[in-house]
Amino acid sequence: LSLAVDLRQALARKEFRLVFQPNVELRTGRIMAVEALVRWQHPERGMLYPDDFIPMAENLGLIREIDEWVLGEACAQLRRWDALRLPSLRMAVNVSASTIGRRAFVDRLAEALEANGLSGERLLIEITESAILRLGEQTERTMQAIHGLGVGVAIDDFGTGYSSLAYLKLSAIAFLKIDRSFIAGLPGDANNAAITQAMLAMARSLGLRPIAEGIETQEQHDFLLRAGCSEGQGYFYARPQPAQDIEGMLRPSL
Ligand code: G
Ligand code: G
Ligand code: MN
Ligand code: NA
Repeated sequence: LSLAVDLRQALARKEFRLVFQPNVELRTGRIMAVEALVRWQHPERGMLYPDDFIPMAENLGLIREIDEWVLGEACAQLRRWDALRLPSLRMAVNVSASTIGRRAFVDRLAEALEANGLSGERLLIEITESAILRLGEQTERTMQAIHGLGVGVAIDDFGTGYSSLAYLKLSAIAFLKIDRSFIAGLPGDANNAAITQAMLAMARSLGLRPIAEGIETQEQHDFLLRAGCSEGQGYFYARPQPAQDIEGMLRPSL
């Protein structure tokens, strides 16, 4: 209960931080994008992870404000990297259903881009299948508006939801992030290998870019590369880390 009280104050007290996890081109290791992940630096309990407070924020009706803070901060970070003339990246931001379901979300998106001099193509919005399910009949209009800004949408944790696949036809949806539960047993687990290959084939035939999540080993990397997956994310390449560590990775070494 007291955590809920603290959560109401956390934004005003500037206790949220962002870390960034690179998303690499498997063939070259080049960083294509980073995913912004929120952390709560709690004054007594220390660093808290999304699983510790995002569900609570959703229940308390606080998630929209947190997501919009993350969006603004992530775009501001991208501008700082641009000002340092680092290689151009895409920024991926996670949003919950109630955030994206609000009409004004697309306005917030446009403002965040405008305020930081970014084109829509620099930004990617990650939503889960269950969030799409909750959008319901609003899905098409919302996706169209996001697409109108040039912003791409990635389906997060793909393969773990219970929604229909019909939404994959929407033109805003550009990426499928294959959930790490399928990657975990590769290459030995025959079922997960078959499921992963099927998801890659589906992505290919729909013109969606697959991104494998949770890659932890060379063997998983090799399997995915052979299976035709072009991008991935996971501890094998890099953990989520503060902005300045990302800068170190982006600077060409001398
Ligand atoms: O940071 P971590 O790797 O533990 O992230 C766990 C999950 O928390 C992610 O899969 C993501 O969906 C969610 N998450 C992380 N940051 C945010 C955020 O800013 N907003 C929302 N809504 N979810 C987030
Ligand atoms: O948005 P999403 O829920 O997919 O966020 C990614 C989550 O997965 C974050 O909590 C991140 O810390 C975690 N993560 C990223 N890479 C790996 C990995 O290689 N292995 C595992 N187990 N978790 C990972
Ligand atoms: Mn994500
Ligand atoms: Na995910």
